[in-house]
Amino acid sequence: MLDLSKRKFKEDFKRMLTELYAMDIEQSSPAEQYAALGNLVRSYSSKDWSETNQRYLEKEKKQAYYFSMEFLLGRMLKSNLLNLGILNTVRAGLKDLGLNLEAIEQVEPDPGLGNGGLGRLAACFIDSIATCRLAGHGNGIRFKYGLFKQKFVNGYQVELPENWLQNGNVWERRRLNMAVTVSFYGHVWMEKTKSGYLIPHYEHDQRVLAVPYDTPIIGYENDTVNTLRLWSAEVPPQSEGTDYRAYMQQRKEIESISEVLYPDDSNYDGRLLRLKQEYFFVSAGVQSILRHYRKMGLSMNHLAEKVAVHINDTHPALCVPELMRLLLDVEKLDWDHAWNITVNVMSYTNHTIMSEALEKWPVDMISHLLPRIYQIIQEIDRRYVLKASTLFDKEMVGRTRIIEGGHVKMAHLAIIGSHSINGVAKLHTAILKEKVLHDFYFIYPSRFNNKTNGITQRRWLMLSNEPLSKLICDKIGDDWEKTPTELKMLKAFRNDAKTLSQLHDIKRINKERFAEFVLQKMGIVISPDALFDVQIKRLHAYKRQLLNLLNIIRMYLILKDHPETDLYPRVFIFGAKAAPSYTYAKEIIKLINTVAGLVNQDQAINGKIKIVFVENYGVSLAEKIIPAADVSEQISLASKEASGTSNMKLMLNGAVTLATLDGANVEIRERVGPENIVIFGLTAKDVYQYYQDGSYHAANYYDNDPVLHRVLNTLIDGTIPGAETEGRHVFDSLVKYGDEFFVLRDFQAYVEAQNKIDRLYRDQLKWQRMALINIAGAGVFSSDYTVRQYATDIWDL
Ligand code: 26Q
Repeated sequence: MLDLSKRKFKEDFKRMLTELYAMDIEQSSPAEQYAALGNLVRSYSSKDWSETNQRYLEKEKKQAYYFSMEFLLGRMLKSNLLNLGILNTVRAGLKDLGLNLEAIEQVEPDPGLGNGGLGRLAACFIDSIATCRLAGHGNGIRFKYGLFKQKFVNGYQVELPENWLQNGNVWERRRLNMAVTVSFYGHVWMEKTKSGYLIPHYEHDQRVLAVPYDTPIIGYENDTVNTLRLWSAEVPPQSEGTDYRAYMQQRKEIESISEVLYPDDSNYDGRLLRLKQEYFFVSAGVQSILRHYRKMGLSMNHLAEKVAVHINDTHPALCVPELMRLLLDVEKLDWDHAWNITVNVMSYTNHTIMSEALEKWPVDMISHLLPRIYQIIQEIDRRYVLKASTLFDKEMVGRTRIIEGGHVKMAHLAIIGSHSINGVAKLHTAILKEKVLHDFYFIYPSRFNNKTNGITQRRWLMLSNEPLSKLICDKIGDDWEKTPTELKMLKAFRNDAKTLSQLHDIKRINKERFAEFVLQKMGIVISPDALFDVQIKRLHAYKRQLLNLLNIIRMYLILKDHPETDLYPRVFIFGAKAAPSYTYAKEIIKLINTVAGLVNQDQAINGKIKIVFVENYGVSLAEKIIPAADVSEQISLASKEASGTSNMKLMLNGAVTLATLDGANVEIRERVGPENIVIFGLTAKDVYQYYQDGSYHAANYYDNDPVLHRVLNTLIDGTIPGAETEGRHVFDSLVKYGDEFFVLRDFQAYVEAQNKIDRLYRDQLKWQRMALINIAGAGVFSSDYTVRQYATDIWDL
């Protein structure tokens, strides 16, 4: 571990400021201080970084590569300081110099290189992989623009570009000498040599230079520094000197590949540029893995003993044909051999059961853009069909083959080309096996396994909730930091009034801090005495922010009718971005904002309900909101949320979960016991039953439940001024068009669950005991354990 005294740090820091800007502290701005500090931290980690790489190479360690379109990292300054073991030294040193670490931290842009859960999971994983001293690295795209910045204009979501690289990025290293070429379009023809090899010849292809930018991923208090390699698309040098206008046109086209992250999640956007992005980072990544492997001087036959490639959802599924291409065309292996190696190298995680999110690409598009890759996919499919036909009936083969109905099904490609297929929570994996991927489970039962998601306790507790971390250490020591299941020791304090009141005080401090932030940023006054009820996640119909909203309207109506009603004061906190093209989700945002406008200013209800919809929800805001949460809303329609991970973050910070039995909520209930979680609503089994008998009639609930009837009417009868257009659409989607996600069906159960929360919260002793049990049970959801299971069961590291 890095041995750094405060004195040494202060000298280093001042020297760095002088070196970079010829300035002393008094002359420097926070931006300069941040740059100096960032450069310093990077230099502190560089020796371990090169030694880690050296060690892996010398010991010929097997290495895993996590291929992901998204890495939603969040700011890195403090997490790097923490992991290097110098957070306190640096903070104290800066203080001596009259500076504040948290103020400097604000300068760092939050790189939004992901949409939500899937991207954040990738970030937690690489942090945990380094912390567990596993040889594993990330591979993705260095998007120039991250997920759009969200602004509300008259309650509507407006998207702005997120230019996170504007002021540079101290953490990355551009490595031009490691660039590779990725080829698109053109024609291939195969030359048959005398010895019988087929050599592909590419003609008129477009070549793109993939330049890697490496970011060190520092393990927590160990000497391991792994690598996140993000690729940027550039024009290859030899293209200069051609016609100027043609060159500029080509340059624009090439650079657009790594220009911007697609803002769709759970609803896929089948555009050519997206396919280009997918192949771009897959090809660059696989090529660079093989180049590194060749350095060890081993034969390709041993590749699977030294390399594991993980496919994070289907976005990098082209890893399968790309590795085949390199083994066949470059390494000259025969098909069976190459295929055997490929399947042993590849593994795949499914993150969704929503059929509209399943990627499939038109054959015309793939064969035009990636002619050689398409040939290989065809051959994989042909051989699959040939073999499967001897074992299964025609329908089965038709349902499972890769190329079907003029499309290439990426999930089928990933499944057929991988030795492991996993879901991200027990329930999700069971649904994959029994429903969504049942055919494949029948064909490859041993490939299927579960890996319940996890979160890094370093970012989501030690960094974001220092007061709680300190309290935990005071009670049970610090073993939990490296062995998070040790949090269970907290249970010994379940009846200790002092501990429970300390928990209360810490929550109170965090709520005050958040209330102050809300006042400053939004001008909304909220009381830290109220119950903070939090739903933070992407906006999607299946996540049912609408259910939450309908209950809020119900409470509002009660208070309007009877202002004296004894409802415990609440602040409903929302954070959510909607995909720009997802009209319905955007309408819900507008509706929530409209209701917020009405409720927040209504003197008649005495401030008993407040609605705070934070703009531009992302990692940095999550770090502020989660420590202040009392209630964690996890109310997706059962069977639809693969896992969820904000549920884990919120529980770890002492929030009580209000949930359906969906995703990892099921396992959270197992951990804390049914008395420490509030569960309501349909189960996954109920939902599938409804699908089977088609017996759900949403309109009946509108007709027969007078409370629901009145609440729904407010959407269209002028009770909520300004809600007319969106209110009508939402009303119709629920009452007229069948309510796809059973919002009306679960309304009453949800209201009862919310009433239960209201009662429970009044007994603070009991409530804090629930909070404590939740914190104590959150340890198993550390991504440290998750990645260890991947390493042992899947990657064989
Ligand atoms: C695909 C094609 C074209 C454009 C975009 C996409 C795309 C992008 C992102 C499709 C899906 C996503 C993201 C999915 C996602 O975040 N899923 C979440 O993954 C989490 C981690 O496993 C789970 O906890 C969540 O339940 C799941 O919704």
